[in-house]
Amino acid sequence: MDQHYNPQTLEKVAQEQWLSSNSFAVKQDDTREKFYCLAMFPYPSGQLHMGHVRNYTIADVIARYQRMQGKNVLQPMGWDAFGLPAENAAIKNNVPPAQWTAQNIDYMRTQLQRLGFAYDWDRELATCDPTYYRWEQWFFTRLFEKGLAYKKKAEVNWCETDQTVLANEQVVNGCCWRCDTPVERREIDQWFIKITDYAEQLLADLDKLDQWPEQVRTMQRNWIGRSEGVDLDFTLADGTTLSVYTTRPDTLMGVTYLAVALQHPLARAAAKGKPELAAFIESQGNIKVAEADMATMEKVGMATGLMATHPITGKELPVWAANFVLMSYGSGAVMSVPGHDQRDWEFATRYDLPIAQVISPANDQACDLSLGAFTEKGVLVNSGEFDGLDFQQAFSTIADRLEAEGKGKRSVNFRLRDWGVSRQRYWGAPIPIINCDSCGAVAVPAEDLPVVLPTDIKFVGEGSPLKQMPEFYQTHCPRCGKDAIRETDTFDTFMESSWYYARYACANNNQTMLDAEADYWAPVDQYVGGIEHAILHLLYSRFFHKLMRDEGLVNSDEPFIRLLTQGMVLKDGVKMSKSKGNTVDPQSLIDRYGADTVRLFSMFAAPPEQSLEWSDSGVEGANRFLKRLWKMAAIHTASGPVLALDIAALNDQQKNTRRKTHETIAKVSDDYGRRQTFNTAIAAIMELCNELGKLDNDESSRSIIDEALHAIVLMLNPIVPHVCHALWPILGGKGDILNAPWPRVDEGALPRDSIEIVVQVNGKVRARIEVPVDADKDTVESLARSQQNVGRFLEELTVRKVIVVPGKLINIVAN
Ligand code: ANZ
Ligand code: ZN
Repeated sequence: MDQHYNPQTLEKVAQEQWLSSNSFAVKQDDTREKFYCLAMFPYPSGQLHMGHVRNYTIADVIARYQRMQGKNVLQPMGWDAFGLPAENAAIKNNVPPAQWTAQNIDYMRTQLQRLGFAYDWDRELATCDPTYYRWEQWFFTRLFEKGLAYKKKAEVNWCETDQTVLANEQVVNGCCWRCDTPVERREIDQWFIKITDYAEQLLADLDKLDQWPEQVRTMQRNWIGRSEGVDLDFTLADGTTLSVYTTRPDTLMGVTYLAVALQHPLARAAAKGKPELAAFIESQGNIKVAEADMATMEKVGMATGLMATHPITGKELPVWAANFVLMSYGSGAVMSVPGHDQRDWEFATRYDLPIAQVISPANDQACDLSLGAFTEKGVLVNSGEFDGLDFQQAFSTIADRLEAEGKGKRSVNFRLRDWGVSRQRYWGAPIPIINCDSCGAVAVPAEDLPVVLPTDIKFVGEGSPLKQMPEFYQTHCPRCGKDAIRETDTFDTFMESSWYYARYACANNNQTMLDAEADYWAPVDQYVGGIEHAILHLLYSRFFHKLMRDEGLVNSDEPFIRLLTQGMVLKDGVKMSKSKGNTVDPQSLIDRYGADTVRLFSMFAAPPEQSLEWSDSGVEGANRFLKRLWKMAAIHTASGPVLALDIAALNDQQKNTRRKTHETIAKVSDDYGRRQTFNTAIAAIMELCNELGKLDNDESSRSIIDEALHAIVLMLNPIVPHVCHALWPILGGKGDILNAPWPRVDEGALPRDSIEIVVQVNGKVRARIEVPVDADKDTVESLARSQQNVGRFLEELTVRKVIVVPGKLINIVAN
């Protein structure tokens, strides 16, 4: 065996073998337990970055580990290939997006292969391929027919100069990124999918996802935003009613004004007779505020001049139009309780509206309404007949009363909005709809799918080239045959990434979207990806899975059983990113140290969920360890064959080392499987290597080293598969290590005759002693007190108490 670790050569040999024998191609096999391991697929931006490397290494380690558990493991890879960067690159470099994307995919595929990831390349897919998006189009037409996809007007950013829709990231300080024209909000027809129909299920099923990080479940819960409240009616002077949604009916007696959204019909109607209100609404209408910024923005409004009657007191209250009320939530109107809602308080303070206290703190919390609203729940005051009730009592009493009088109704609201899937861009899957003057929107019939996106295009001027291609959009109505216009909008790329995990299971089936094999592999047993996808991607995928279930395509409720969200890769404490100019190119590291070093470093430097701080010395350390492992194997095998292990003949040190081997196997198995802390697994293996170094080179030690080295190579195999591929046959391992079973713990090696425990005097460590494992308290105590150093600290003191923690420590309390 070569004394020198030569990663470039041995990695090439391993990778060529894996590729030529298609080592990671898998088939449905009902006799074996399946394991579907998936990492979020990359956008083919050009080359891999360290974040990808980390992401894909984690998933690969899990996949290879599960294979060694004897499971039928699927690990596929593909490309999230539609999206804006390809269009930008096309405009900048004058290459069609399809070509740019294909080149990037080709290069990045070689990079993934150079990292040795165990993918079933037969299932590779790219979402820009018509064989993929045709099924997405087909599925959309199914949703359309079921009424789950619909068209409505929605706002977009519009640049009048360029005559084009802008993505949010193309709006810079309210102006077009190109020509600096102030961006307008325009209402245009767009397609939506009714995710709100599934809000309850999406929320309830989060409880089943007990192998997801709690943080992600919480983020999803908040995004869905279910709340329980009351819809209640205020009567206007003309006898019509204004409905508001409140989650705090207990504050009803503290309402001092009402507020409606600027787009609310009531505000619009009032503006007709009130020019200054019309001007105000007009001036506010073009200011776009993200929902997230609503809480902090300046709250402005204007009185509409209308008055409404309080449903219980009969008092007259002014109705205002206010920018902090969202038209798209509840009924677009609120009952304002400035004493107990901070937004209402800020507004009331600004416009000098009355502020009343109707809730008093339950305990001695501070409550000073001149400083701000008191927003906690408490006991009702200044509320007449409701005084003294707590939140729950007040909620039900007041809700009952309003319901009885026909003035209100309990109701549940969700923050979640329907999913807008139209994009006015070129590089995406065409929405398979034809708009006919007579028939309206008609789905493209299944036999006419896919609607292929033309790839031989030029970007001239602004906007999507599709909108300038009559040969694309001029067509006939599938229903009546008249001339009609094809949709030129394309799907949001979240559409493609919402079901790709299922398509891998039958990526080559051109007859149907998903088949029986999809049912065999789904759901994904382990999903690995970035926390930045905690909300949208994961929510849309969960939604799609339920849609596919209801279409009879899969029979599970959730797509991803276990989720691991890996941390960021940092350099000097900040995120590694192109814009910060602090990236480390994985390719140069691979060229210099080999793939195994890069893999080992990324798994050793931090637990997967935490951020990983880049360190050159860490990379060198990883490389040194692999060199050392190689050398250990070289020295070991140089002395020829090893005798069979004779357990009875082992001395204490040998027994201890052997125990260490099996303790390490137990720990590493737990670290890989349950804890998913690969860094501590690596540390334990390194420790075991150190122990081996202490043994002599006699025959029985050599057989212990042999057993340990086999275990070490097997345990490291998921992380550094190339060097293990090379070492395995050298050590005499049978067959390809890919198919070798995970090492087993020999329970017989674990028991100890004696154990080391710590001796403390008054809580300070004064000695360590070896005691028989079954020693009783008295034996331990007398052994401890006989230690010279212990005796020294007990001199002239009286022992008051002796505490023994079996197997760990003894503490002698004395004074
Ligand atoms: C009176 C009240 C008093 C409220 C109080 C809160 C505290 P969640 O919990 O997120 O569902 N609201 C209702 N519709 C609104 C809209 N279209 N735009 C902005 N705010 C709206 O929020 C429900 C609360 O948000 C409702 O309860 C309402 O204010 C406000 F001490 O009603 B509340
Ligand atoms: Zn028609």
